[in-house]
Amino acid sequence: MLLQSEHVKEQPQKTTMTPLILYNHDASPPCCLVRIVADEIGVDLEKVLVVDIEKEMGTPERLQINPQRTIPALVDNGLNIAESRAIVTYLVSKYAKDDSLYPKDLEKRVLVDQRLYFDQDFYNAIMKVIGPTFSGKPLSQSDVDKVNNGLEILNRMLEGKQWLAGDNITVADYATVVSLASLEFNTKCGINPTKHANIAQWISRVEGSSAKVKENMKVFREAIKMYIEYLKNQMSQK
Ligand SMILES: N[C@@H](CCC(=O)N[C@@H](CS)C(=O)NCC(=O)O)C(=O)O
Repeated sequence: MLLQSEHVKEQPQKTTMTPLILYNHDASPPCCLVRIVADEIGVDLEKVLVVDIEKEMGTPERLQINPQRTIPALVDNGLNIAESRAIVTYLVSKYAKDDSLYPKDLEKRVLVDQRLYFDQDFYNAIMKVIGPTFSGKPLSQSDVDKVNNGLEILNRMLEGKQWLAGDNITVADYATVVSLASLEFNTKCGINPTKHANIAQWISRVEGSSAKVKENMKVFREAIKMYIEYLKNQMSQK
């Protein structure tokens, strides 16, 4: 009997992890950031496609998950998280094999946080110049100036540096590269981040840092192109 129970103990334990669910669209920049970080740390995500965000994230059930009614939204075993930057710092802190993408050391971490907050403001400014691509509304020169100013700041941050925050790649690099890639889809604003030498070199460094990052950026760019085509068709039918 004793031997039998010992034998039972030696059986490999089957642990069933509840899948992490990501409310996602491939053309969404903040969703792209989450996909990049999840792939880099080896976390599988069960993606739920959201096409009409207002309608599909506006149901009572989904508003419980994310009262902001935005994507990305992540559900991890009953824990609901919105805001892409909060999601990726959570994923690294909980699931990564080490803390290199989001350091535990406070002095290192606060530098990553600074860059993430900078990137959030910068991303919002970028969205203002992207807007006219989707809405057909006129582009405001002061919005263009704000993005150009952000690029000058970013270029200064990168002076003499390989990465945005510290000695290795972090979530701040991925976040800001994705924000910048969103700019490529506004043909009207004439803003070219790669005019700045530090930024140009750093974008190649980050996008070339792994095959998974490269693949995620490709999927993102293709999805945006398809989305713009879809919107053009919608507008031409009106
Ligand atoms: N700061 C948020 C931005 C989320 C966001 O605005 N997502 C867009 C899609 S790319 C969205 O859900 N828009 C719908 C809306 O604002 O109504 C984040 O980083 O997660």
